[in-house]
Amino acid sequence: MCGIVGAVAERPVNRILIEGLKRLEYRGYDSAGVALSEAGTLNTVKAVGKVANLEAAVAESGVSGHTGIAHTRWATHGGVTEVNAHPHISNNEIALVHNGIIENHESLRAVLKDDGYTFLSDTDTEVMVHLIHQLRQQHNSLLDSVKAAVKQLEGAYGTVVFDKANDNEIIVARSGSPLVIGLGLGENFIASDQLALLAVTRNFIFLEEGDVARITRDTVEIYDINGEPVEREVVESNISQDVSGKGEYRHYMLKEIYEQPMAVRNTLEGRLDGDRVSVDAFGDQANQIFKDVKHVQIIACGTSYHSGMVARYWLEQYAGVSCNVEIASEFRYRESFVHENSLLVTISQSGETADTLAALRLAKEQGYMASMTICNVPGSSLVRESDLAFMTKAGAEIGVASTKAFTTQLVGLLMLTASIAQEKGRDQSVIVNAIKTLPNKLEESLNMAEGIEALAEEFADKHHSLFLGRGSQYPIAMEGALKLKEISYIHAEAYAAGELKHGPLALIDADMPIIVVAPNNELLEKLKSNVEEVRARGGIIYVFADKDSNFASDDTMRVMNVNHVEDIIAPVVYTIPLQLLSYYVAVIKGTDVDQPRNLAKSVTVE
Ligand code: HGA
Repeated sequence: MCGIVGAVAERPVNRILIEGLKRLEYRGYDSAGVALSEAGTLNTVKAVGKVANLEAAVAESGVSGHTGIAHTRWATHGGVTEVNAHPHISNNEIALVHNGIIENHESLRAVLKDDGYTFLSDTDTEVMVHLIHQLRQQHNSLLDSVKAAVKQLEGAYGTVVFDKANDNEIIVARSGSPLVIGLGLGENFIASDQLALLAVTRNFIFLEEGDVARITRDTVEIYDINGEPVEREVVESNISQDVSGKGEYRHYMLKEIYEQPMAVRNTLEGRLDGDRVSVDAFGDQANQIFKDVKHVQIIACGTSYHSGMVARYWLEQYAGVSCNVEIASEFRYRESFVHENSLLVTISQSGETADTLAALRLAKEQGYMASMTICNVPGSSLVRESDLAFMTKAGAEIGVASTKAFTTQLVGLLMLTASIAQEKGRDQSVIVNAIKTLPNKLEESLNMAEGIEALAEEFADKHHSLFLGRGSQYPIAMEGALKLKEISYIHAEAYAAGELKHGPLALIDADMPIIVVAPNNELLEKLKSNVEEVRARGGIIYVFADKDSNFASDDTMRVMNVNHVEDIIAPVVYTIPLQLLSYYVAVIKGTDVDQPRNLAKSVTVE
């Protein structure tokens, strides 16, 4: 979500800040702003819309500075306006950017107003900057003022502050929203994600919960949650810097759809040994944990939740362990039952998803035998805070609608299923042998693009749609529906096909396309009956079916053939045509495919 970049340097930092924001823009893009300090002058430039608008505004203003902070916003409190864009300023002295939500902003605002502070914005964030300004009058340093201020804050923040009177330092604080310090030579940086800083450094310090730090050009001082000085490890990043190019593709999403065979190959590389999984891919203790595990509790949000739902079918059928899957924002606010020898598995592309992280922290107090994450970002909070981690190797995913992160999560979950089966002495070779065919099978399914592009024309004027699947394809139908609504803004619902007659059949008419995911498995005949129920009521059906499933196109049915795949990997393969369908419908409708309205990547707020 909101992107933060800050720098304290000898050279002007304008370019570094703007370039950093561009790399984070996919995380929040309703407005952006920068505050720069030079020779005791504080300048702020803000713009509604994309970072390009801010870039133009900064160029036009001619402002520059050797210390600065910048932000792309995904609004939580207050509309999308220039005034509400960050940085927020107090008394033309202190500038601040913030990622998160201050839950007690109303009471703080009331007190600060009584004390004479004037609020310009509707944001929760503005209370922070005035509070720090007020405390600055009572403390010797900005560092101490920030330390005192955070004690009064409830909610979540990653925040960066500087005072124009002493602009050789920036103060940062983290609680609930990630921040990473980038170390340069005679210059230092801060960002909400290392991606923002890859052009200027490879050396990072990931701040931990409750940390406050003072950063100057040459020094970094970190204080832990108790205010005690601490040393944090410096990590050298090997993430590729090249995340910005779309190459020959019109959109990041299309590029990322086509990268899936390679992303799956990379995720598998070095992790299979004959027809066995190298359990080390999950971490040191994995063997013993997988031997002992009796139950798996999966926690995730959005697309990652759908991958967890697929895994439930796999784990119960092939590994013989029971499995529950729950949305993180539900799990974290209820009292749940912890089964004996239960492994907690979180799934998140970014590893910073606020609800999932909070659920992990809660679960760690509840007696799970171990925690594990399936994640795409090394060094992220979920990876650092879990006992085991399986890193997907999807590479940076820039399109807000997740594609390659999802399919590589499924690969991680297949590997988990095979690993647990293996450690329990079950036959895992059927899974491993099917996994090995996946990259080629995904390539074959990409060949469907042309036909799907033509089919997409029929969806462009539709307002509603229904996705159907059975068994492990039901979550794939849910993921297909999510993709379509995310990027084309067509209302899409998914149902387990057997549920149709319990309600949704009432919706069927010729204006409501029905998309059916139909691999050739033991549920095919049941699914065909459900399709006939729809046809009998005038519905138009679009079937993605195995070549041998014997569906025939006619006036009320369009059949898109998918090459035959082993049933266990069918959910991964059938994901591709649904992604392509959403993509082409969105292109025809002319929506912003990579940055759909109201959404953002890496959901770091509740
Ligand atoms: N609450 C702040 C920051 C929002 C945010 O962190 N989004 O990811 C605001 O609304 O400006």
